[in-house]
Amino acid sequence: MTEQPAPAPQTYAEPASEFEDLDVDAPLVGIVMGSKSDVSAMEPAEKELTERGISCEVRVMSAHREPDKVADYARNAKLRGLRVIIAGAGLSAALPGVVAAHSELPVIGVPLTSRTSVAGGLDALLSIAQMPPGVPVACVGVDNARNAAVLAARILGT
Ligand code: RP5
Repeated sequence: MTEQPAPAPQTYAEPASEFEDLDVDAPLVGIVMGSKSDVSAMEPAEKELTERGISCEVRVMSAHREPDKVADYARNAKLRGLRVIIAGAGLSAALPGVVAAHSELPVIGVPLTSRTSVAGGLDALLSIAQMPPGVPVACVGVDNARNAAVLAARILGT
């Protein structure tokens, strides 16, 4: 009986080089808002997500003043690994709806009050909640960014 040659030693790829491009902390939730003046009202959303260990990113972009930037962000969001988008805006709050128009991801709108709000934020509330059929946006209470984060966590199942 002829002796079989010993099997070639198995080689394994170096784990470090295999995974070095993987960003394990890639954000799951995108928090966007229409103006720098919205930052303090939206902070509770970031705080809530951070406390729950859910990675998020925060961006300021206006649906009316920077429509192309919003469209680009929304179109690329899913590909970048985001799973939910929280969008806060005041006045004629188009941001959540425009994001939903450009992305399949669930969008949670946060109606915000601002200096010139009408009826305590009713303008933004209706702008966000009254989306046409087929383009849904979930809507939390006026200035209730924290609830948007809690809802995002539930959508993520965490
Ligand atoms: C909205 O208009 C923003 O979301 C903000 O709540 C409001 C006022 O924006 P600024 O004039 O303070 O930039 O688009």
